[in-house]
Amino acid sequence: MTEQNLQAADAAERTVAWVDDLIDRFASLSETHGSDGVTRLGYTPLERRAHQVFATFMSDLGLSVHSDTAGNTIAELAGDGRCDGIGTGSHLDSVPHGGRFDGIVGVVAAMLCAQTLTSSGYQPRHPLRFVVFANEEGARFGQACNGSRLAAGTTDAEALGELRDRDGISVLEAMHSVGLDPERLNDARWRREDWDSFVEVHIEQGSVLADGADDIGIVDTISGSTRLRLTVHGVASHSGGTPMLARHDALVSASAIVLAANALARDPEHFGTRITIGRIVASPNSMTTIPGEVTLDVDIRDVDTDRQRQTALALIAKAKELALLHETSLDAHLIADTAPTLLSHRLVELASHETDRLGMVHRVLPSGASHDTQQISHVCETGMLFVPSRHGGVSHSPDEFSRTDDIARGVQVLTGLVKALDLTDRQPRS
Ligand code: HGY
Ligand code: MN
Ligand code: MN
Repeated sequence: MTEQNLQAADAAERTVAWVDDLIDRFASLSETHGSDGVTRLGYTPLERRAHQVFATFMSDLGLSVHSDTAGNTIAELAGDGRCDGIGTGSHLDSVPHGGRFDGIVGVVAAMLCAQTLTSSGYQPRHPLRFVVFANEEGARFGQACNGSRLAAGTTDAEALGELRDRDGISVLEAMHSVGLDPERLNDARWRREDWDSFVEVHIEQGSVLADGADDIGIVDTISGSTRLRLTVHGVASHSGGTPMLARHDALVSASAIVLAANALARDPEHFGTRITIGRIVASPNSMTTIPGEVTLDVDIRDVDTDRQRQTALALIAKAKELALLHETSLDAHLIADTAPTLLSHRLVELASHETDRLGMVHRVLPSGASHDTQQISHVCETGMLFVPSRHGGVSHSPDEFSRTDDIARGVQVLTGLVKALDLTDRQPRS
């Protein structure tokens, strides 16, 4: 084995050791543990402590680190004086009772990429920026990717003031509560001229790679997401005194709507669309009172933008019809809407060359989940690398799992891709 191969093997071994340690460290910062999974919601003290772990690790490598007014944390390895940086990173917040890998793998990959580059004395041409976005999950406030939306300028303080969690706390109030300064959110905006490209490593959150025995996924399209809140208005009344024919039971209407949504996503015309109603709140939620009001949180995903929006409109029309049929009424409110995003073909090609050079098997595939990269696509060229999800591809669950060796391969490809991007000047922007 040549000296160079020995060094590479040694570096890979060190990476594997670091992966488990960092995954464990982040998983320990959680409201829940063990079989209850990881709960580290956006704009909570736990998320800020996780950002601090990242910041300390990166400043120990000698990088300059700062957190912006959106709560994004950025570590920079200086380049040769040019300003257009190459970025990589992901998020550290989770869904309630989520897994140990969603978002975390992309941050760990960025940390170990920085460690590999600095320990080998690599001198970049472009500034290299390692980013942790704040509040990526939509689980708490409904809209996903708050930190990267603020970086991309695709949301603002006014819109964030409208988004509230189940306790009625707005995004801005939550930001204040963790010491952030929402009055200066514009300072978090990224300028196009400051960015060359951005690559995110993430778990697949599906089973395509594992089923195909692929080492790495290279993403070409990220699904869009239209998020609705449907509110069924009925009449709350006594469960014993109210005859069946005199009822306006909001939960009966809501149940018919859930089944209709499922049928809509499965019909040939909408095939490819995914509809999930993951949260239902019936009030007054009491055994002896007919539900007077039910809210349904609906998540509509697709890689085809027209089909995504048509499905949302078709579902609202069907829901209104069913509400009337069961002598109730319905309001529909749009919480958030993101179009599907095509990623840079140049980055797909560079990533494919890198995986071939490393002797790995890759597959180009779409992402069913949404990601910060979608928002950053408004700023510069973007790409995504997937590491395989095991356990049938389950995610947003304590059973989420990716193997250490899979993650280490993701770090290797990311590091090679960042260096390839650093050495190739992108085509003049069309
Ligand atoms: O909702 C999503 O797809 C991502 O996990 N934020
Ligand atoms: Mn994620
Ligand atoms: Mn997620």
